[in-house]
Amino acid sequence: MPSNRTFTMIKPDAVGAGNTGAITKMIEEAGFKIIAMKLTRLSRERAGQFYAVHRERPFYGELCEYMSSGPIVPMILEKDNAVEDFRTLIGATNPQEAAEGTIRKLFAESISANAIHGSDSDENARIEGSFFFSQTEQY
Ligand code: IDP
Ligand code: MG
Repeated sequence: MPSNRTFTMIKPDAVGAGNTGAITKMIEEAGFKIIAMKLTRLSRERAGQFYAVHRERPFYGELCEYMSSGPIVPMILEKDNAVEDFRTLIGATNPQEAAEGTIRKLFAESISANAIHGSDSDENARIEGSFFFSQTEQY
């Protein structure tokens, strides 16, 4: 059964460009309820931990530098079929390939600075949510 929660974070390019409000509005209008949310910043080391699954990829160093370059807005979201529906809302990793009307199509600068993260499975949504928020089951 699909879980009804996912994890997202608005990335430094989108926060820096002043798009936090516009993106959050799109998320809520798409039917997601915000369960937890904060403005914070990752150190280079914490960014490396968050993206450890990608440590062998050629873009890992660039990704960690970028993700620690400015404030981010992590959130836990609730909706039926949350993980899959949220991936649809954000669009493809590369904004040039993202569908019209998706968050990445509208706000991403590049394949690296692509505005927003969305968990790719129920298990990762739980792990990633716990990376930023404690005792999430109480929310
Ligand atoms: P996703 O965010 O759409 O799930 P992943 O493949 O999990 O995409 O990659 C994680 C993040 O790493 C992407 O969101 C993007 O910021 C960055 N990234 C992915 N592929 C590339 C690339 O080819 N060059 C630079 N950065 C990349
Ligand atoms: Mg991913």
